[in-house]
Amino acid sequence: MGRRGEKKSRSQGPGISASPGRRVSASPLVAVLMGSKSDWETMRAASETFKQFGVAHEAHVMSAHRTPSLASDFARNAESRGIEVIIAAAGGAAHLAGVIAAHTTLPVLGVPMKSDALNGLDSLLSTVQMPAGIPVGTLAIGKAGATNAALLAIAILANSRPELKEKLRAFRAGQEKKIRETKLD
Ligand code: RP5
Repeated sequence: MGRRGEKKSRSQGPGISASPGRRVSASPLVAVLMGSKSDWETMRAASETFKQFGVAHEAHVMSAHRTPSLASDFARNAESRGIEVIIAAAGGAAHLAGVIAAHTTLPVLGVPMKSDALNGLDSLLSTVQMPAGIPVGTLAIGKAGATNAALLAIAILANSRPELKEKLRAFRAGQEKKIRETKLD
């Protein structure tokens, strides 16, 4: 058995486990949580990014309000299951990331969902305005936030995984090349 994230880990609750291609680890290193299935359309972007990097992850629906015990139990058990970073997405009175962060010392990245009533401003403020002592690293509203939460999680994992750091550098170089080569009509 190698580093902590590579040990066998049981999946908890309903959800997906995905990591095709050249895997960085066999068992999930990141948990992507969302308050409702309606968030999945947006959070799929995080999952796609992890697949691109071969990072094993899992995704689950749980809510700070509708399933409070599931959320707190998940957060309490995540580290012992080999999870190293948690991404939590929610919309409206978006307390999921804060509640998860209250129950674990793992890094928690929050993604505010675009809401019908206030276009995600409510989600953003609910996620970002944590009182001092319990941090949530909050990303942008919506799909950009979902993608960047995955990239930030990958950067955290890459600190102890040179092969992942290399993939991150290659990704940035590819992105830069594409922009430099952009031709306008
Ligand atoms: C939040 O309420 C969810 O994260 C979602 O963004 C929002 C609406 O949920 P649904 O009513 O679509 O289930 O808890």
